[in-house]
Amino acid sequence: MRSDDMSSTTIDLFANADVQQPAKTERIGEQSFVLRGFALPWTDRLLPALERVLRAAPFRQMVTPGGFTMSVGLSSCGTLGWTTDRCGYRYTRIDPLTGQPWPDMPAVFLELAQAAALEAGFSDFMPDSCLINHYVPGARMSLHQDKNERSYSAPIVSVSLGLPAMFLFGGHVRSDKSQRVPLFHGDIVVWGGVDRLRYHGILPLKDGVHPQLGAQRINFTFRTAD
Ligand code: MD6
Ligand code: FE
Repeated sequence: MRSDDMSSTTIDLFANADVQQPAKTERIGEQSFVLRGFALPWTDRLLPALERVLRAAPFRQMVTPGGFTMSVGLSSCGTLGWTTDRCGYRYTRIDPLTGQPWPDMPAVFLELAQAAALEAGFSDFMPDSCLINHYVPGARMSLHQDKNERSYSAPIVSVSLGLPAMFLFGGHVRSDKSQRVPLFHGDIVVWGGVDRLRYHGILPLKDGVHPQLGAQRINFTFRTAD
């Protein structure tokens, strides 16, 4: 409602119902935030850029050092890409599938990651890596810490697209009790500082069909790896 409407005797309760609401921030830890719907205004630019990245570096299922094939499909863009095989977890400059450098990080990815980091209180975020996770119903990510980066001073920015997922946000010890945080299309999780090494994971994805993305969830995690 505009301020010059205040004298109006009828109030239009639904005036803003179809308008993009400002992102709502939920605090889930001392330096951890969920920015609800923050990525929604960016999806028109994000999805075509994602398609270009995936044409150059398609999703593939990687093997953990323990010999398990991950249920989540992975790709990356940026200078460094996260990979795993029987030899261990690490960042590489070359995509092992194609033998080529990982695709450049699209400008819209970087802009969104920096805007989200700033919104959560982390200025000057300079990610050099964006890991792209692909979930189909049943796929899951077991509890882990993100600790393959050279420094933990930068936050991690995580963008959820497509089907909803239940995010587990634990403590600094694997056995610490986890909070359950539902993540929806367009939500962004940002965490860093004292929370940077907290355990986290994703419960098996439930069946469903997302209106824009179909029967899948895609997650970007932006990191400063080097
Ligand atoms: C996912 N996310 O949301 C998995 N890691 O599909 C992560 O593993 C993750 O969301 C570090 C920081 C944020 C994350
Ligand atoms: Fe992670």
